[in-house]
Amino acid sequence: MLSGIQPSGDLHLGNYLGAIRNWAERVNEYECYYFMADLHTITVRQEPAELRKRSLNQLAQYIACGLDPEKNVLFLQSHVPAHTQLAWVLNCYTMFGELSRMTQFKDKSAKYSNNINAGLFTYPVLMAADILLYQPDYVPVGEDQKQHVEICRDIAQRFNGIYGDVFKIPEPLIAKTGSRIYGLTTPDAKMSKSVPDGCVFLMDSPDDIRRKFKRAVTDSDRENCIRYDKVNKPGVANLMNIYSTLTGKSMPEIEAEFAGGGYGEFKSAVAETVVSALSPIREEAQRLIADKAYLDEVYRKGAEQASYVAGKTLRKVYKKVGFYQ
Ligand code: ATP
Ligand code: LTN
Repeated sequence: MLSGIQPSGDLHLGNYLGAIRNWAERVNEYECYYFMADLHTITVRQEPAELRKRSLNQLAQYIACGLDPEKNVLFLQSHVPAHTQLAWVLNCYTMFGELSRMTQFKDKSAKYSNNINAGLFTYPVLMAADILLYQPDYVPVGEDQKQHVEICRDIAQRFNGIYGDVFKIPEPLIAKTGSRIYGLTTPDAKMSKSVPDGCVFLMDSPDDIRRKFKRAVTDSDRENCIRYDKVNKPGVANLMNIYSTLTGKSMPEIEAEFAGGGYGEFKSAVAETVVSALSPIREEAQRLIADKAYLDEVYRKGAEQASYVAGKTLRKVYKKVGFYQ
């Protein structure tokens, strides 16, 4: 299994429920590689000091979310040069047309219209290299990354079609619940760090979390009743989804639990569930952030293990395409 998140902002509940939480689950079945995609972040301008700090803090948060560095290879993308080396090769097996169809490229080039750089366009090729280097069976991601895993499969199949079985074809692994958490103030758009008001960060204090849930948009209908209806009651449906993902309760069970109660009572129950889930993570991450020597050592060891595996695939690719050995 392999996945990554960009250290382009603080981790939030969407990242946790849609991605990280599911990564920790299968550690005994699979060899697991999880990394911070720092190379990907510079497709959008970053403040260097902030990027440096977040790259270390995000490692602390991965570990605090249950990713044990003894059982998972945790590393920083820029520490393993094979990612950029394979990306160049794959660039030459990826078509302009297929990259032009990527939704994230269309969204981000509209959002950052003063900086539509080549890296933003070829972003999925670097992501394909990230994945294929480790020959994973599964890539656990949130719904929004599915298209990128699909283009990765297309690139790998094209390459294999020319040179034989070089790459394993990976499957995206999308969690049944939690794969799409919407913003608390924008129930029609995914929870995202770019809308901080409706975004619950892993490092938020319990009071901040309670305040954000209090302001969560429910619905303008006067029904004031907890019923799962994604179309007509997206705000309530999103809160139910968060509650269900954290408690394991089904939608009918939740409807029964809050029957007769109003939105206010429901919102505070969801807030408390989130506070209980995130508090131990926040405390453990704070403890780890203070121990820089430990985190540096995890990164050093991770880079070594990742480079070993990635190097094997890269050498095979170089040989296949005809680079003189
Ligand atoms: P941005 O705010 O720039 O869109 P982001 O906060 O969505 O970024 P990413 O780095 O794009 O974060 O995502 C990291 C992982 O978390 C991916 O696997 C992604 O699918 C998942 N993820 C992100 N947001 C959500 C969400 N709201 N619900 C479920 N999963 C999510
Ligand atoms: N594009 C992803 C981050 C990412 C990734 C990857 C995820 C970069 N490389 C490889 C899975 C596998 C994102 O923005 N969330």
